[in-house]
Amino acid sequence: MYITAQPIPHAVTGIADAAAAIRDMRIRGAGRIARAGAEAIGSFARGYGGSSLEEFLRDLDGAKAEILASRPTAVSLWNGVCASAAGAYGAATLGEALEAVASGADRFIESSSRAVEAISEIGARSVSDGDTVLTHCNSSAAVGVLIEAHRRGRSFKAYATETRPWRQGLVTARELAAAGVDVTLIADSAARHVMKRVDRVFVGADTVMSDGSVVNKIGTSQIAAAARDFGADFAVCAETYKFSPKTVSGEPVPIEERDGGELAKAGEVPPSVKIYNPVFDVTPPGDVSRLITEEGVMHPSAAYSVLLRRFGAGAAGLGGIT
Ligand code: RI2
Repeated sequence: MYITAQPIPHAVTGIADAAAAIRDMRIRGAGRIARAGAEAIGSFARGYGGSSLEEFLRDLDGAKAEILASRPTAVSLWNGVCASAAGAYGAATLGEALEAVASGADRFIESSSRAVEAISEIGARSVSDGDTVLTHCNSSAAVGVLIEAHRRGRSFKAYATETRPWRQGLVTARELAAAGVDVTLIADSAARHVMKRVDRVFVGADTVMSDGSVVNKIGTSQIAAAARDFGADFAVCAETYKFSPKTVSGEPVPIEERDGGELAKAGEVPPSVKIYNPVFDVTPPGDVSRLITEEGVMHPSAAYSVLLRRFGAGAAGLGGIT
């Protein structure tokens, strides 16, 4: 089984350190940052030194806000942090609140890791002998599908896109090669060129919107369009904690823009050149063949019912994952 839950580096202690590690992408991947956020909130409760419930709830809100400010796009971070903290708000005593948060964080971390493993098993069934597949960026869910398919003896070839500017595709290439998968690294701009040979695309997700749109690493939407044009199946491997309750009430998903220095080093272009560096984009549901979740394979239009079931009628973003 592909090991997915990577604990946050032990050098990271406390809320500020965890927020910095997520912001700087020393911890990256929508699932991993959600587990890192949950672990930080759980540790915050375990190490809390205050003396009153009111003080703890106020400090907890501050801790959540600091973690959530680290990266705006992956709703997994918001769902993980809110699910971890949710039990504090109904507690009668400080002790009850501290225990609720510590256990809530542990539950989220465990259930989110199991979700990635379930997706690996479910998704692996759709890989056939002789397939050529393509993946973009580095998604533990999508990579897990491919590694599990290989472990089950499927014979297939994989393309991994470099994924500028952070080049997460090299992580994917290393992970697939280490597992024994036949993998070829390509430039992002070669994705459409190879798509005529591709049978299936597997990507991850940072956020799934209530209309089935998928927010993922920049470049995903053009790969999905190429897959549509060439008749390749386009599967999004997304745990349900990446489904955004806030989009039910119409809240837009913020697309993170990162420093231009990730695209061009100082001096490579004159100061008059502006640099625009959005690191996510939105793939419309019409370009998504299926969502592969821990609850099974579904059409993107099922996203709304998943959200209502997971978050209830108040799916306007008022509650975390149960
Ligand atoms: P898993 C990553 O974002 C990529 O967009 C990837 O597809 C997505 O998170 C999901 O990753 P970044 O953190 O949760 O590299 O499947 O900016 O690992």
